This record gives sequence, C-alpha cells and structure tokens, in this order.
Amino acid sequence: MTTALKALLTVLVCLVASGAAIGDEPATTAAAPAGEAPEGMAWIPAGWFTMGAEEFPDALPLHRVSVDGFWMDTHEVTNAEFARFVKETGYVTVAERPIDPEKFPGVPAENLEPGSIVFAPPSTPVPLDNHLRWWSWVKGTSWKHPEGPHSDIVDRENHPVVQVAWEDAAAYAEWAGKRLPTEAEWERAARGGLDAQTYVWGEDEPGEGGWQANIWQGRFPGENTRDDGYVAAAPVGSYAANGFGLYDMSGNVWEWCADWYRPDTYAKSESRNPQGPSSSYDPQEPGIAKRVQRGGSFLCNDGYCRRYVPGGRGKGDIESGTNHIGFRCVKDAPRK
Ligand SMILES: [Ca+2]
Ligand SMILES: [Ca+2]
Repeated sequence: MTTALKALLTVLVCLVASGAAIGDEPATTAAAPAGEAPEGMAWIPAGWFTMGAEEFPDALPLHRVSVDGFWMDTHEVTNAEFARFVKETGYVTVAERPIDPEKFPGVPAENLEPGSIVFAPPSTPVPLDNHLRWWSWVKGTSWKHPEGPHSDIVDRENHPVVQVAWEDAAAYAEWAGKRLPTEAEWERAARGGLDAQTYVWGEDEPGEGGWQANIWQGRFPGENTRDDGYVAAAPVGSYAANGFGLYDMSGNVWEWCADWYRPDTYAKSESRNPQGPSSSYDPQEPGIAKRVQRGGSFLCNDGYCRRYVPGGRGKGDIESGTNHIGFRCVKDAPRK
C-alpha cells in the first residue's frame, strides 16, 4: 500500500469514528455535552450507521441512518430500580391489574385473574413451529413473581426487571425523567461504534474466546447447557460492555423501544432520527398492537432465534410482558 493511500484511509477511518460527513451525509456532532454524565448512563455520540441485517426480511433494506447524541442507561433497568419507582409512585403494572371481562366475552371469571406469560420448557424435544409449546399463561405472575406466584425476586435485586408491559416501561421512564429509545437509537447504541458488524462485539463467533453475552446454548427449548454461566437472566453487567460502555445490548432480556412495529418499516424510513411508523401492523397477528423490542434474550440461540444480533428486530404485544422482556431508558442532552 502506498503511503498516500494509507494516509487517505486513516482520514476516512477518523471521519467515521467522529461521525463527520461522508459523501452527501451531513456532519454530526460526536462530542458529549459538558459536565458529568447522568448516573448510570453513557453518552452515545451522534453519527451515521448502517441499520438493518441481511439475515432477517423485516430488517431490510440495509440503509444509512443518523441519530443525534443521547444518554443511555448502561444496563437494563433492575428489580431494585423498578422497586424504587413502585414504592414512590404506587404504580401497579399491567400484569397485576384485573382483566377487563368486556375484552374477553364468554371467558369464565376465574380465567380473568391477573397474570402473565412464563417460559415453561418441555422435557422432551419438540418441533419449533409453535411457541405455545414453551410459553404458558400463569395466574399471579408479575414483576415481583416473574416465573409464577411461587417465585420471587429475593436476591435478584441486580437482575433486570421483567414481566413489564410497554406502558409499564414507559411509565418508569417518565418517572425517571427519561424516555424509551427509538429503535434507531437503540441499534446505533448497540453497535457500539462498529459499523455493519454482525455482533455487538464485532465478527467473532458467539463463545469464541469466552462468552460475550447471555444467550442459550444447547438444543432449544428443552436443553440448556448453560455454557455461558446462566440458564435464565443474569445480573446486569455480567458480560463485557460494548464500545459505548453499554452492557447486555445482546441477550439477557429483550428491551422495549418506543417505536410501533411493522415489518416494512425500513422500506419507508427517514434517514435522520427516524421515529418509526405511526401505527403497528404484524401480518402474523394483525389484530394485536405491537411495539419493537430489541437485543434478544437468554432464550436466543442460532438454532431458533438469532435476533440477539444488533440488526435483529423483535416485536411484542404492548399489553404483555414475559419473563425475558425488560427495558432500559435514554435521555436527551440539555438543549443549548
Ligand atoms: Ca445463558
Ligand atoms: Ca438486553
């Protein structure tokens, strides 16, 4: 390589790292605001990145996106943090509220008691064509009893809160003076400054040189060999942070985003600070309003769900939680 070519490449790499203009992409500002970072948050610099993943039809086309800089929680919201919110506000989550019988005409009252959805793996191998084989509705399940009424969160204060519906996550964010991330912000943050890489840590295969995230090893859904140390959720921050200092952007628990879900979002997306579509549509369940979830969970593996990669998209009924869905928040920089 000639010296001149090396110099040109160095300039280009520096421009990408700083979020400056490339071609017809307008420049962005990479610097963090002056002053201390909000507690437990990391600065995600403004910049352009390639959004999407070639392996998922609903994450195409790949397209260039920029987002303004923002603060993001370095870890998923924990049980201890959510408990403080509930204690101060008296908030009651969706899973703890009585179910409206008008929404379920003809269903006996005893089947309308509060509850939520729990992963209940079968003891023998099963086909992967029907998720009802490993998900069960369990009365008395909530964030305080995430695997059913006989479970609790004692000694799990530092685990991610789960069994939160979208509005529960949004209510927490508002209380904390924050908000839920847009899908584009989430992906920009998850990539940690690496552009167009398969994983949040780059291109090493999962487990190569040690486990980089809490996902699933073994044959899903009945066999979990726990090679990464955890069968279910791990305490937040149990694996290495990404390039922006964020933990568990891949795996552990799924994270709610602000955007409505549609499989064709990217065909119509804005390139700067996209906010997602104005309404939800999932052709697999057209009657259910869904928001985006990101990052996959401890139930993800290459045999069943590779959506733990940063370009992978998830979706969820806004009124449902499960024991592998949580969230984290973001915060805008003060306006100058
Ligand atoms: Ca695991
Ligand atoms: Ca996560």
